[in-house]
Amino acid sequence: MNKNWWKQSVVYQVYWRSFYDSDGDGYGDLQGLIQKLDYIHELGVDIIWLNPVYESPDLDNGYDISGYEAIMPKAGTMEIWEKLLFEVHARGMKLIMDLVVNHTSDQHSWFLESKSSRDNPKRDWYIWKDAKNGEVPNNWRSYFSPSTWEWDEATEQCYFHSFAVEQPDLNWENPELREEIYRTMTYWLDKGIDGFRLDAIALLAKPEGYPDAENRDDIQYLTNHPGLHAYLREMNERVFRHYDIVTVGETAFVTPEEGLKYVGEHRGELNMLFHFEVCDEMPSWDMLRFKDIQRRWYKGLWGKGSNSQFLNNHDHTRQVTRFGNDGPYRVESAKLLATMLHTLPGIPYIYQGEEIGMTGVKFDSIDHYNDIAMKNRYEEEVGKGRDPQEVLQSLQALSRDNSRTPMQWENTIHAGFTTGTPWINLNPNYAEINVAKDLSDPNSVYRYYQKLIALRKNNEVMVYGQFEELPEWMQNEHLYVYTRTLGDTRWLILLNHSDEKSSIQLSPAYKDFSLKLLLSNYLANDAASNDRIELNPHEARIYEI
Ligand code: TEU
Repeated sequence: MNKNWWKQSVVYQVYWRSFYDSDGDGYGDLQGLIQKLDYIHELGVDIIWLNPVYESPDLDNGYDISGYEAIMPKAGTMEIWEKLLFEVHARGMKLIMDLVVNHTSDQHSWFLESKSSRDNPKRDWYIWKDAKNGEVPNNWRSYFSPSTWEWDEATEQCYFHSFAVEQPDLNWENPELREEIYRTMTYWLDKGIDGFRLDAIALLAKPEGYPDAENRDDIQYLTNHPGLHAYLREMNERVFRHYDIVTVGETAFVTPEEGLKYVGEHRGELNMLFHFEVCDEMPSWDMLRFKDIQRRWYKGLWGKGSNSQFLNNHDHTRQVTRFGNDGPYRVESAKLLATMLHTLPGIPYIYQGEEIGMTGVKFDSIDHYNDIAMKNRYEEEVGKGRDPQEVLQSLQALSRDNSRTPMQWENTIHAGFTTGTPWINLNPNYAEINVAKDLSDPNSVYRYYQKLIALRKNNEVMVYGQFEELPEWMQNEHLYVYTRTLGDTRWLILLNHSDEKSSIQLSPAYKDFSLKLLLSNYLANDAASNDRIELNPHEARIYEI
């Protein structure tokens, strides 16, 4: 497999508005991020993924861009952004920007022109359709609202939006629009950034004729339509291939076979992708299903294209709550999940706060939630007459705000995140879970992440090693045991994802091997007699064979 700097990297995602507030306005900002760069650097990560900071009415927390070449005042200024880039590079790290090119804000000048009249030169930069018999053109739901169509009285047509009404989709069939996006990409790359995270990139192509969906709730009709790969190849040809950068596509609802079309090294499109078979399609932890997903993606991509490994981000609740144990075994579970993500094939992504085992949250009123997706759905369901409290409870577990509460720096007011009023409530557990506490504890989650990342830095087997699961008959629905092999180096990884002890009887083949413990999330381990290993609840071990 070709070696690239980004394949050997660990990525740290900064949701800047919740990271650190330097000016007391209650929002995190770029100056605050600069002040905390050493904290990120000491973790050992290589790349920072910065969520959108462009000019925006901020209705979808920056994913509704109204100006691609300006910085949202809430985040800072272009001058501060330039300083951030300098400081990131000065520490030997790289910066990738989150870019949203499937849609803009309805306040973008392009859309204001497009909606001003049917014959405006930018009309076709967005998707406008006539109503059908007084109805919207088809029955699709959007990700954030009951319909993908919004009627415009002035020009008597509907416009298309995959997300909120205020996020009209761009028309990628229009070559002029595409040229303008490529120019914007070049603008940021010429500033020296190291790549892009491409938001909702699987949605760029729309289906011929917008036929009704048989099942309007199966929202896959929004993604992966023919023509998409031609756009990505053109994007790569016109922009990406001219720079030493990394591109990662957010590609919902792709299979490994489809995923290879995005990231195949011969394809000339993107470098790696986020698929959501776990975060979107696996409601709660199911080890057997997770193993199947890993097996299929390894088979589909390994040696041909690159995959990411993550279990949470700004759209999905915190992994230790949703997929692990955020109670008595929170620390062990946070370390186990990290061990899994960093030893499975693929590039690991750390979402801010994951490295100290931050957990999901439950606010007791919809007024304390900010996530437009959740608030729109709450309104829609309550509007149908459902009990508001019951609707709130049904939406809390998967609310995107679970992962958007402010970073917990220390056990002081607002966890040291802001001296002002935080834009969203903190998770009340910041007294127990915070950076200061983790930095002072040699056995903390943060210190474990440091060891795990250092292990990866010094051992290419974690990056390029072949992956092989031990036979299922040796495992059970809680155990995940596999090897990574590169040349003469062979590692055995054992994970017990359970609140109970588990043991594994290794096959006689391992009898003559000596197992050298490289890392474990328990301080004391039962000595591994080569053929039988007892694992504590949520215990992870990495052995060199
Ligand atoms: O999310 C895109 C989105 O919500 C789905 O396509 C998603 O990929 C999948 O279902 C994952 O749950 C992106 C941003 O990450 C999100 O924060 C924005 O709100 C959204 O696009 C609109 O820009």
